[in-house]
Amino acid sequence: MATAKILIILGSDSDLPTMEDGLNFLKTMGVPYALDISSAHRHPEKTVALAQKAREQGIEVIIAAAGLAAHLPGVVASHTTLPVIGIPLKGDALNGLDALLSIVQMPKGVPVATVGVNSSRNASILACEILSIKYPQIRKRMEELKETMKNEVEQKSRQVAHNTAKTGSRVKKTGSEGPRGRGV
Ligand code: C2R
Repeated sequence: MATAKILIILGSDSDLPTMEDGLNFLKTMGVPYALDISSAHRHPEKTVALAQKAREQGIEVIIAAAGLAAHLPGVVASHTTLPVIGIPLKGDALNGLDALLSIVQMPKGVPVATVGVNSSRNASILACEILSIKYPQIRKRMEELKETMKNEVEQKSRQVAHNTAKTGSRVKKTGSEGPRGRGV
């Protein structure tokens, strides 16, 4: 797979550090992507052009990330029939709730598949899962990822069981009180 299948659009270069996790995931998976900065607010013409030309350039999924009043993903989605994944990014004043609501709460007809605040890795995983419908090699890598996560949980489970056997249970029950210390 030589050409980019995922287009990632960021509202600002100041969003780059938060995106690193997701970008690293795509590199590890060997899935090529294109990355650009645009803004529905500051450069609406470029944003519309990116969305409109994406399909003819071979893009199959778009990831759009923005903080604050994050209209970028919605505007991109309104100019393409490709699936758009939105990443709300944390700003100073409202901790990302502003971006989350701006991206997730789209009007009927223009969906943006919204991941959690700052969840660039999950956006990349979702993009790969969409591509895995068509590309068997990506499907294989996604199946390996699931297997790795399963093995990690198993390993942690065994470690906890081992530690508990050595030190005894750490969860103390206090009479009729539940785990949060309230009567049940
Ligand atoms: P600056 O650091 O450039 O001032 O940007 C960006 O994604 C960034 O998180 C601050 C924040 O503004 C966001 N931004 C948007 C849009 N354009 C930029 N939400 C947009 O068009 O939605």
